[in-house]
Amino acid sequence: MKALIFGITGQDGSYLAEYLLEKGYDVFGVKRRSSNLNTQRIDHIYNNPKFKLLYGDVTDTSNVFSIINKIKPDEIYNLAAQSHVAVSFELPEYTANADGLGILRILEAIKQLDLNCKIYQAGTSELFGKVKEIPQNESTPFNPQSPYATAKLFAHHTVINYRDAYNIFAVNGILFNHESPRRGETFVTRKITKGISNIIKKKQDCITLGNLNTIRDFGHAKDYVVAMHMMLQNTKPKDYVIATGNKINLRDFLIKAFKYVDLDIEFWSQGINEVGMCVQTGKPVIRVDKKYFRPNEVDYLEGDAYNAYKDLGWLPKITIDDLIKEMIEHDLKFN
Ligand code: NAP
Ligand code: G4F
Repeated sequence: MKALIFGITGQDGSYLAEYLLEKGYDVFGVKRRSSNLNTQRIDHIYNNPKFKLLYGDVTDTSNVFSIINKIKPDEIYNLAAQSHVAVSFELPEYTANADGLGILRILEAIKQLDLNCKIYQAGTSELFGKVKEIPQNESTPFNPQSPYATAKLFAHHTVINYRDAYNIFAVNGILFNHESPRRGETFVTRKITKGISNIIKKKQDCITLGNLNTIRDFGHAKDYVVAMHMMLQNTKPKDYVIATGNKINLRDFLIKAFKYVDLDIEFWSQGINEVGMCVQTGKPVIRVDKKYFRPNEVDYLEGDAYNAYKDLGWLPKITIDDLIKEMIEHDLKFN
């Protein structure tokens, strides 16, 4: 079996590649050209004879077409995206091109080449935006709040359209936030675990964040890539919500994370003046800065993945406490 992964250098691409190699797949990963090496997450599998890297970009139609024509994969996983919600407000057009049109190019190639290939599209809980019901499942109406989410909405409906019109086995995974020690350092969980490690090592005094009132449903990326693969082994192509259902607000996440290094946090004041004080040292270790606020915020995400459990047998294995422990231990060791 041949799997082609767009977005191989990212958090999910690296875990998915490992998982598929363990299953005996030949894995082809597409990476963008960069001015410096950015293959840290996949260096450990680079010499595996069943793993190959190709240069590519989902914004380049002829490149997408020629890669798919050359490999003729059995499965494609489209994980390639400008995946940072805040950045999407700065780069709305690029985000629409990569995150929205990227999957259209892949589907068109499959259609024109008439290939028998299953396709996974990396959808997101950001589609629910300002949520219309709690918890969110596959029937919850979408209400996107960012250029990132509107681009992913286009991708979501494009997948359904190609599935219905051309009988292509293409599915959307509607994934809630998933993290790991390989999470990009500007996403909030990794910013926190790396910040804590820096505070312990006296390289940094304080972690500066934006909206602390936000609530997210967190899981571990390792569990979520299993769901991606399961969706392509399903008897029929269907979209699924993937979530743990374990929602937590950012202040409680911070309290848990600092507790792991034996520090207690108390929150003082409100709004832009809010600080997280370390009880043991009496010093502020968390501050708020306007620059990390977004023009629109998604305040509350809580997923219901019952259908993925019922149809696919998918259940997350890694708890939020174990996730935080793994991330902090990693950052303390390698930072
Ligand atoms: P990530 O770490 O940011 O990885 C994104 C990957 O896409 C990177 O390999 C990146 O390459 C690549 N990429 C970006 N633009 C590209 C382009 N134009 N052409 C080809 N490749 C491109 O994101 P992730 O956390 O692994 O997420 C994977 C996918 O799931 C993304 O589509 C994301 O939007 C979606 N998603 C993530 C979550 C989550 O909580 N992690 C939840 C729901 C959905 P570089 O390394 O060169 O930048
Ligand atoms: O870690 P975040 O940037 O993740 P966000 O926006 O939820 O998006 C992630 O999950 C989505 C799935 O729901 C994916 F589709 C997307 O690709 C990405 O992986 O922010 C989480 C929350 C937000 O409410 C944000 O406003 O944390 C809040 N936050 C507060 N201070 C911060 C910060 N976020 C970041 N990145 N940096 C801060 O300083």
